[in-house]
Amino acid sequence: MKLKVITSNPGKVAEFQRMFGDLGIEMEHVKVPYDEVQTSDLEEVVRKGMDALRATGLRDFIIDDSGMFVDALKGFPGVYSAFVQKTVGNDGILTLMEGVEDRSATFKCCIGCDVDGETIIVTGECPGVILNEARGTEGFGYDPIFSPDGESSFAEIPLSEKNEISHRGNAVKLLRKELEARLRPTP
Ligand code: ITT
Repeated sequence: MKLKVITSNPGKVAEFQRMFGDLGIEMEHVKVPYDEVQTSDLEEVVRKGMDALRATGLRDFIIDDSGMFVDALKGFPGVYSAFVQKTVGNDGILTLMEGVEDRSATFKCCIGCDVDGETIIVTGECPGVILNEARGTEGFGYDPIFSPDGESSFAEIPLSEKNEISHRGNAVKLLRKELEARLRPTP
């Protein structure tokens, strides 16, 4: 099976390929721009995105909408995570969090998968904290300032370790179950 990963972010494709390679599913990076609706709900963004892509005739694809939700900022940047990352970046979040005691945050990832016109939607989460400074060079996006355990940032641990506990890793575990059931030959 081959699935097109519709994203502008090569970091996501690498994570998906690593997490699905053993199932014999090949991931192909495809960049197709589509409008992400403005809503506070990741799943709604994904559902609407899938509808828009299917309307162009596309089949057998994955889209993923993720965000980092910081408790002390009432869930910001959340669904605005991509915009915030592109504009003020990690330094902007660190500035907003200066002197803030409650540093808890949650990464969320909603994956939508089209398999021959059928819809699968799963959501994974990863709780953690916003560090006081950016650390590490692995990964992408908010990885240098997010720590799942309060010690190492996601950018300081190998991708294989991040995948075991990350929001995307947890969403993928759910998606794997769904895809495995479909790949299993019917008796
Ligand atoms: P596409 O929408 O084109 O797939 P994107 O990078 O904009 O790519 P999202 O909207 O899903 O992806 O992500 C929102 C933001 O959250 C974006 O700035 C990402 O860099 C960041 N992000 C998502 N997953 C992340 C992860 O595992 N580690 C660090 N940052 C992440």
